[in-house]
Amino acid sequence: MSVKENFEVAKKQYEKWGISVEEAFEKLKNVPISIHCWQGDDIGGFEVDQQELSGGIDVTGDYPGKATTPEELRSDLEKALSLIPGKHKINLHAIYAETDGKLVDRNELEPTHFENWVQWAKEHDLGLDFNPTLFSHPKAADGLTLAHPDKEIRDFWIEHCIKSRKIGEYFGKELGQPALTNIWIPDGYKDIPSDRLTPRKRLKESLDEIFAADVDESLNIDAVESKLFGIGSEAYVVGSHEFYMGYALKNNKLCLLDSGHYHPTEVVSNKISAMLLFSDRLALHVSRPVRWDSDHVIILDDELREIGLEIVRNDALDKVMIGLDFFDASINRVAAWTIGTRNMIKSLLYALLLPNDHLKQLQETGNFTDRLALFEEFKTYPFGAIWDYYCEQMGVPAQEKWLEEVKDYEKKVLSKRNS
Ligand code: RNT
Ligand code: ZN
Repeated sequence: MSVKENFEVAKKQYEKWGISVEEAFEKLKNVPISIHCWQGDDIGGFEVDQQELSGGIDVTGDYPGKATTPEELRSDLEKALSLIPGKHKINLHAIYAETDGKLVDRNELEPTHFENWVQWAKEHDLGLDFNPTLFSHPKAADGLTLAHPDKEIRDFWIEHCIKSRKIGEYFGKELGQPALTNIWIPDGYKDIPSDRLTPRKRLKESLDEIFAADVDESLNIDAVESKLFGIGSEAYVVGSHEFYMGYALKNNKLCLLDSGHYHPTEVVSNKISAMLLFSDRLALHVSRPVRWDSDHVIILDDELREIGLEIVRNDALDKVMIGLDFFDASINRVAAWTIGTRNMIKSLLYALLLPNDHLKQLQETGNFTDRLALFEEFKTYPFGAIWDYYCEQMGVPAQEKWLEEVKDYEKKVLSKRNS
């Protein structure tokens, strides 16, 4: 049976429940996923004086063929994008600037350093998002940046963040859709602090300065990302969840929730509905923590499905800006992007194909037996046949056929690199 024939049979199963598969496709097509460029080169970037990765995050593995130039990274992204259904955004970090071999420090970055990215985004009908990079730099060597006791260091990073917001604004203007500029900093202490408040006061003041700079909010949207701990900041992180939640709500900024940044049994899916009662918008870094904030490639596990469900059944597809944040250097990096992004999209499609109103009603009437029974039965509905047809309709390979293309690309392109 062809993909289409399988689809026609599968579709009927969902229609039984009054679910329109075509409507689900229409909705899904319009959901951009912000694909992080840094999976392609292990968060290396292109700085002239490239530093070792710091900030308490880590990438393990040495799978051959990683991108070491902007051209290579863009080519790898193009390959992945050709295997991912839909129109998406690419999420850049400041270290991916192109400075033509010149040393340009982070506080001197300008939109011109991202012209090639913008040109490329235009050619491929992509949006761009941005992040200042407050790690892998001599001025971040103490594990403190915006909360550093030394004003000079703080000022350097404040300047960098302002420049970053301007770059986001430039992306928004050039590409006709706002960029999300997300601030994440590594600041924290390895051991028990004697003063938790002072660094937080300093971070608050630094953020106030950063956001006081004039940037068009219709072109650039600001987000702040919290964290629980990092390598070397196990005992205390200045920008904790409560800190940023408070800051974002009070200052009209977006809270960015990274699914690896909470206690092991605490889940982002359970936060979405609560946060959306107090904030119009929310941003996500969808990641997969394995025992710690390990940033594994996301799989279609319970939590990913639950995130999809919370976005879909709360009518929040245009309120939650979905970004990805994983980096695995032990497998083919183009495959990592493809697997993770396809899974994110699958989780949304899965959620769009559930009888959510009916399930809500069951809960309202206390019918927990039917609620559980249906959740479980839907897990083995012919979802795969619907997904395959969606891929085919969107002009990307169905099922595991994409893997052959990645293997071919590895043979022809990645294996010829020295990295
Ligand atoms: C680190 C944060 C942050 C980074 C990227 C590279 O724990 O999740 O988002 O992963 O900025
Ligand atoms: Zn993150």
